[in-house]
Amino acid sequence: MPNQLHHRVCNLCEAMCGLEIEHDGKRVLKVRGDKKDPFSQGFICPKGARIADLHEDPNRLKKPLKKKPDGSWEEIGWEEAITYAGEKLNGIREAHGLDAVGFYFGNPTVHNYGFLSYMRDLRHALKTKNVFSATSTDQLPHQFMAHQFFGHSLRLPVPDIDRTDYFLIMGANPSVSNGSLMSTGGVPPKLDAIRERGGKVIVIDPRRTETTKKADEHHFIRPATDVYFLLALLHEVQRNNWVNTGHLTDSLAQLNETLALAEDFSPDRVTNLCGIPAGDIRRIAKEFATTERAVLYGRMGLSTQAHGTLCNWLLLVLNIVTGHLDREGGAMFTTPAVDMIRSKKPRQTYGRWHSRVRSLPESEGELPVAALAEEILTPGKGQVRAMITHAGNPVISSPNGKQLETAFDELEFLVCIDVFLNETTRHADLILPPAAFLEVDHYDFIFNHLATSNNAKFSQALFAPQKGQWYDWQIAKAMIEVLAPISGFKLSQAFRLSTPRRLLKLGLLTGPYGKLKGVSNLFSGLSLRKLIDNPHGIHLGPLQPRLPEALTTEGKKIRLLPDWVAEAMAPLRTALDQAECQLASPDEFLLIGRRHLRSNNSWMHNSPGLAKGKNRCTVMVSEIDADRLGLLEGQEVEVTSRTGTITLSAEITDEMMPGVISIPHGFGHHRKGMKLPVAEANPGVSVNDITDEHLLDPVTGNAAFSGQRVRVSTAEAVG
Ligand SMILES: Nc1nc2c(c(=O)[nH]1)N[C@H]1C(S)=C(S)[C@@H](COP(=O)(O)OP(=O)(O)OC[C@H]3O[C@@H](n4cnc5c(=O)[nH]c(N)nc54)[C@H](O)[C@@H]3O)O[C@H]1N2
Ligand SMILES: Nc1nc2c(c(=O)[nH]1)N[C@H]1C(S)=C(S)[C@@H](COP(=O)(O)OP(=O)(O)OC[C@H]3O[C@@H](n4cnc5c(=O)[nH]c(N)nc54)[C@H](O)[C@@H]3O)O[C@H]1N2
Ligand code: SF4
Ligand SMILES: [Mo]
Repeated sequence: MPNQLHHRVCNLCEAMCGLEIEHDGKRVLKVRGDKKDPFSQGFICPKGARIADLHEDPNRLKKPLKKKPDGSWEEIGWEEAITYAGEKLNGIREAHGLDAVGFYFGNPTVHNYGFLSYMRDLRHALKTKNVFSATSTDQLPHQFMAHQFFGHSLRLPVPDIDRTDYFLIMGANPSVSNGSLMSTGGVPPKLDAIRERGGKVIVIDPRRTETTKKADEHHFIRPATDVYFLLALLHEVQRNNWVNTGHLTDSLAQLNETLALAEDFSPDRVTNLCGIPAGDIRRIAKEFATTERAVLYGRMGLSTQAHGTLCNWLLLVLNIVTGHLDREGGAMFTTPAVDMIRSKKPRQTYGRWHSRVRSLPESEGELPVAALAEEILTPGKGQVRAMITHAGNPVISSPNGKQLETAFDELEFLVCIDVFLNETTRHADLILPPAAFLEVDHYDFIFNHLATSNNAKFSQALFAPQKGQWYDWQIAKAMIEVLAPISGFKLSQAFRLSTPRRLLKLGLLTGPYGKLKGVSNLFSGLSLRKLIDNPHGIHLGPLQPRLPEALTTEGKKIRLLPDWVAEAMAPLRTALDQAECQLASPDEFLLIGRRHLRSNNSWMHNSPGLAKGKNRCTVMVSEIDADRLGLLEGQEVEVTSRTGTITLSAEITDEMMPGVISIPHGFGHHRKGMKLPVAEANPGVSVNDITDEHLLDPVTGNAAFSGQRVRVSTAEAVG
């Protein structure tokens, strides 16, 4: 067969880049960025370029695997596998109640069009309070604030990166991550463009990251002290009368009370705490507040820390009070072609129940994953005795993963829907491996809500799956059918007839650009047919102001001062009058994380093209600290916390703020029974063996990875 071109969207991260795949009908020959994709315009990263490695990985699972009593695996048929799962799970539910079965879903779930189509039904069919996900090791504080301020956890404003003139970035490294809660391909050239049009890029981060290479300024900040910096910005805005609420004025409540809260937090009083000179704080405040098109953007470094929700609250408050929310060049809301924000009424989605052992709050039907291990290990009514996981690796991705590993071994039954045998799925009694990657259709239901311009694109499968293999959505539907009767969830005829394509079709038709939206759209509106005819994707225009119409809060108001703020801020005032954050001993450090361009959380480490090169699982230490401790480049060091010790080699660098060390997550592929030879060759260690499940953002229960105190010693000294 002559070579052909296939166009699709990459769903490996949030950037949604267009791929152009040259193939011969059987094998992929070349993967390039799709220059005709109106959204990504030819950009691609090393992961997208290696998507065929995933498709061709000899270790990919294709048939259900059942664990035998001796621990070995046996391939079984799909129907048999679902019956087995149903019998086991329902037996436990009947004996111990619905909450005895827990559910965890991972990051790729949210990128999975098929599974997402049935997520709601699956949750109804399970009807368990014990739902967990990667959200609470990631963006939960962002979602919580989006819900509080705008009425829905998906109503997240994204930086209008293409039109801003002042981009203030905190705790994000988009040159590597390719943007998060900001879907946009190719961040580095966009940062160049800001500077070329006379704008400014400022990065606030305890590490001089790859993103700082494209910035005008970088400022080290002591981990988890951003809240002081943000309060000082607000202090300056208030003191200098830079408040400008523009078209939002009538929608805002409690403005003055909110501004008053920053009164005590002058730049001079916070400088010792956060490590940024007071003069720089004043200048940044002025530049940010007085530049017409400016935006404050924060990500992982702001959400996975002890003040995660306070930081996200302040981030939104600052954008709002300076007139940078819902304005061109500021933080804006996307108008996706399939709108997942269906409810137009205020709804309660927080604190409706609490975890059994530690009483951590529910958000959007989920409990913080930091509570999962104890919910399995602590006996009593409501104990989690069985789990379903989908597209996740919580043993590696959750705080105190070691404890979770022990917990998973205690489960009476574990079923994992995943394409690989990984550090989590190896504990399963049953693995259900779906068709994936180039074998599936794709439409991005979630990340089109977070894109820096409005677009729609549908990707059809390139290759057929192995004969008889099921898709994620078929597995979800079959599980729903077996689980629904016990929870009393009635399945409609529409459910039985539905497929992801049919649901997408309906979503597009009834969406903001759909044919059902008014007579004028009847012939021109967006439809699945139209998307299929335009495989590079369709541009639907730049971001537009959407407030106050898009608010679904009580009275369509943004209540700037939520009830929990006073309590959360109380400890900050006490800290103000102390000098600076003191480390307890010369070997104590504050820990932060790290991502690499050729990594993707805990997986894709089995792609030879991505895994090659020097060891990335190192602990970065500043030159000053290395000198102080007598550490040498490449020397093995032990990093210790309450939950454990890991050993890895030192990488001495001028990138780190003194007193801070950085270790990437996603490694630790040396567990027994793993079947990933490339990853095994360079297994690294899992930083989450030393992260503490008790260190949380108290408002949401989100994991606080950043700023955890750890001790560093040379391996020899201890050994
Ligand atoms: N210390 C520390 N910990 C962290 C982080 C950090 O920065 N520091 N980051 C956190 C963040 S942001 C995240 S999102 C989490 C990620 O945490 P998780 O989502 O728990 O883990 P992943 O490593 O993304 O694992 C994804 C799994 O999905 C499978 N998979 C991929 N595609 C498909 C598919 O189409 N179908 C199915 N069924 N399975 C599929 C892969 O094989 C892999 O096993 O980690 C968190 N953990
Ligand atoms: N190549 C690659 N891309 C990815 C991923 C991947 O694993 N590999 N993962 C994807 C996922 S799931 C996500 S959620 C996104 C995450 O996207 P980002 O949030 O952009 O990525 P991170 O690298 O986690 O960036 C967090 C930054 O915060 C800094 N930081 C740590 N602690 C603090 C602090 O206390 N204060 C401040 N101000 N900064 C701090 C860190 O040094 C780091 O530079 O990336 C996505 N893209
Ligand atoms: S940036 Fe993300 S979406 Fe784009 S090619 Fe890389 S992994 Fe795929
Ligand atoms: Mo994430």
